[in-house]
Amino acid sequence: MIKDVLAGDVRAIAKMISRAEAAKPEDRDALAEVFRHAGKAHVIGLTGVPGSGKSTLAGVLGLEIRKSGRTVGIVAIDPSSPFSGGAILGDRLRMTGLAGDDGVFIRSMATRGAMGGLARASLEAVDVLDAAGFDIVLIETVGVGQDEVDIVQAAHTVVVVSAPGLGDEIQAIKAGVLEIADIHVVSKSDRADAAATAADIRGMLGLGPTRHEDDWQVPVVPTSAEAGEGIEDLVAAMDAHRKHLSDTGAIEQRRRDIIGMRVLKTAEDIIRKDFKGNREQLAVLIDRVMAREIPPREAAERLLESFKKS
Ligand SMILES: Nc1nc2c(ncn2[C@@H]2O[C@H](COP(=O)(O)OP(=O)(O)OP(=O)(O)O)[C@@H](O)[C@H]2O)c(=O)[nH]1
Ligand SMILES: [Mg+2]
Repeated sequence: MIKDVLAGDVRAIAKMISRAEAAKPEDRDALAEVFRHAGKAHVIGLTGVPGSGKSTLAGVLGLEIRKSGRTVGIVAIDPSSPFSGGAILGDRLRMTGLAGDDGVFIRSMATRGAMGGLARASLEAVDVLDAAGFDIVLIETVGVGQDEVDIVQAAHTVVVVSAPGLGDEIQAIKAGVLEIADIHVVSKSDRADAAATAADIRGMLGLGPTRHEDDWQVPVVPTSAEAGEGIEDLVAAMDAHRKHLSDTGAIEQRRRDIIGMRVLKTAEDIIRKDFKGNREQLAVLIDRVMAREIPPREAAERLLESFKKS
């Protein structure tokens, strides 16, 4: 199956991603082999509040990337929530006519039920698409929740999508993800209020901290999936960012940060799962903390102690 994945076989890719999701011990070797072959794709994170137009944008971006002869894999982390009434990515893509093209692979992953392991599973899905030879891998996540933000930060290029006319509350949620942007998109630029949103973001860019110690100027790109505008500009900005990372050598630090995050996330995942299997010991420790015989920290240390022995 690994051979088939590396050869870009669509069914093998789909199966391998399912294995990443299931996280069974017997599949670890296969996923390790996949990991060894990954590392060539340009991984791009698309994030933004619910309903900002991420999935629609992913669809038209996919088309634009295909025009340049490159292949694209898309992983959408679907919150499975009725938040925005946004269509699932697959439906959006069917509308763009991407279905049936072997140079595009689309996979939705549900957040529901992916207790703690969401970041691990979705980044392994990215590995699968990367190892399968896709030139660009897009990850769509809602920019709400630590897991989602971690996932999108595991991209080489982070695109934060803002739509015009969203309320103040939503803009506040967004504040947390604004600073991780390498590129800002103002979607739905066919709308009259888009110019004001773009101006707001440009204003904010001058103020807040960014993670760009180097001289990358974060661009603000207006796009309209509806009118087909700005999509070429966005692909150009993504390519320019990629080139900037390579030219300055910043790509190495970013790769290190991403791997560091993945190692820690996976450790958390392992520990959490193991503790779940050790409910009895945990219950006893909770009783002792309840009785204030020991503080929470000591209970945690004992739990880790028995974890190390097991
Ligand atoms: N006017 C206009 N509407 C758009 C555009 N792009 C998306 N929309 C609309 O915005 C709504 C949300 O679009 P989605 O692409 O589903 O947004 P999303 O960010 O993926 O949403 P979630 O995945 O639910 O967070 C839909 O009703 C789209 O039709 C655009 O370029 N112009
Ligand atoms: Mg979506």
